[in-house]
Amino acid sequence: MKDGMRLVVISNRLPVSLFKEEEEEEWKTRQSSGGLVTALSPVIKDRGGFWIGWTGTAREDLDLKVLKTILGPSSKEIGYRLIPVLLNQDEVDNYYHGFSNEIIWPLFHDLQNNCYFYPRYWNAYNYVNNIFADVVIGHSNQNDFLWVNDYHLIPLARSLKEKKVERNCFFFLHITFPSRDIFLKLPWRQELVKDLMEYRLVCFQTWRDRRNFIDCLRIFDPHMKVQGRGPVVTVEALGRSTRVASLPISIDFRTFADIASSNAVEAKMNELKTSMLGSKLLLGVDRLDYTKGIPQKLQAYRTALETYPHLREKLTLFQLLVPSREDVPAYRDLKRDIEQIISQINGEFSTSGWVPIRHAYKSVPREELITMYRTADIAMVTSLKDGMNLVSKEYCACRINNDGVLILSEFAGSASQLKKNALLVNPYDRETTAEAIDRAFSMSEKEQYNRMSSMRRSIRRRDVFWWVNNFLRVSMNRELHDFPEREMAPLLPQSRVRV
Ligand code: GDG
Repeated sequence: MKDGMRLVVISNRLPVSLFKEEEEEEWKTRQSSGGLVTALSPVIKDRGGFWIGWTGTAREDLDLKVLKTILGPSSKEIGYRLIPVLLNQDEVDNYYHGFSNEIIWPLFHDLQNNCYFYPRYWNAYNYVNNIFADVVIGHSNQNDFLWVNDYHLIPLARSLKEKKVERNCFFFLHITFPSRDIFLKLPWRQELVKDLMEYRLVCFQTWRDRRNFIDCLRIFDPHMKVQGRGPVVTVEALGRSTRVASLPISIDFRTFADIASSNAVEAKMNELKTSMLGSKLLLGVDRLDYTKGIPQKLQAYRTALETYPHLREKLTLFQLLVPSREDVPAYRDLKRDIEQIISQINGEFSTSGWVPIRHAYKSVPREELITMYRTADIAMVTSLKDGMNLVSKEYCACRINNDGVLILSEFAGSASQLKKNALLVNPYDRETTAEAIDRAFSMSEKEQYNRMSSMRRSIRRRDVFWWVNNFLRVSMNRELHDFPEREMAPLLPQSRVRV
């Protein structure tokens, strides 16, 4: 290991978010529930690493002194240091709500009609990446391993280069990379692929994403070269050379399985089972996002109730909707649409003792989520497109008795790993998805066992630590144990930090 090498994770958001209770003055912190945090927190904890990211709140609303007093204790609690990036309201609107969530997010999920290609969004995206670069420069040094995450920060390596600062930057894209026909709609398409080529490694979730990226590069440089085979190749294009890989993210399998077998979960599970009054539980857990195919899931369930009447009163759908991007109008509209569909279905099929769909619009503590996974006879993921989808893996990890059925969209990245044993569906195809619901409902214990044990083996073998180890290995020939457990990273002098 190089002397003093530290693991520095950089992502749009810090792994904690700041909030105020209604009518209260005091700021509080909550650990975020996103996929990235779930995956990386156990890894940098206690390894002298730190995390750089935006606080999630506009700087106009934050007193800087107060911020220090909030983040200090949070850092202690989670075991690594949190370095905030401060953004004003205008930057938040144009870089985060704008370029990130109204251009890249929908476009990369093939939903070009949801895009607003405003040039001011592009300018803010670059400007904010420059701010991130300043914070990175202020806190890291040449030896550090900079792990840059996701679509908000594609220009970061270029920003550092323009500031003539050398850093070891490696990039992981958590969402899918679209096919060339879709990608070409982006007005800043060439800039974006060039920026990705500024990293020492660009890593995607699946082979398909990597192939799409290489296909796009070829448009801008027909003479590009790809050397090597397998999960990591070297690409020479646009006057640069970088390694391009695919590596599916995963979960902390053991922790999920351990919590699932705890007495506390067992007790809560019995409570939840009793409340089901003999009906089986079909579970959906999704951020409230238009890529997750929630209306499609509800409609497929409705078709199942119509086509297979024996499911009525015998199979209840519980849909957990985790609040997300509530400031973006498309998300508010989606929430309204979903609630409308739920009340229609409930109006149509409810009986005196049974309501077909129950739902909750909130984030629940992890133990409660795991109780749901353990109780659910079937879990259903119907993403229209998804980089990986950790929920599908978490459900399997929690099935400690190797029972339960996973219905999984063929458009989720996890389908490439679980396709043999999940029931794969095309969420746009309501009838065959309904058929899969019925099949899952009637599946024999033996078939459930065979399928679930096989999926669990595969996820256990390729857990989040496997993912991190492989990312470090392909990036710099390092392993997780090259970053030994140690005290929290010291901060560089405050004067070098932009606030
Ligand atoms: C992006 C990509 C990729 C959900 N509700 C609660 C809760 N969660 C946790 C789940 C899971 C995570 O949130 C959701 O992860 P997903 O992978 O399903 O989805 P995205 O948030 O869209 O994540 C995705 C991921 O990045 C990682 O690379 O897989 O494709 O879109 O871990 O457990 N956690 C708690 N309470 C909840 O109510 N505690």
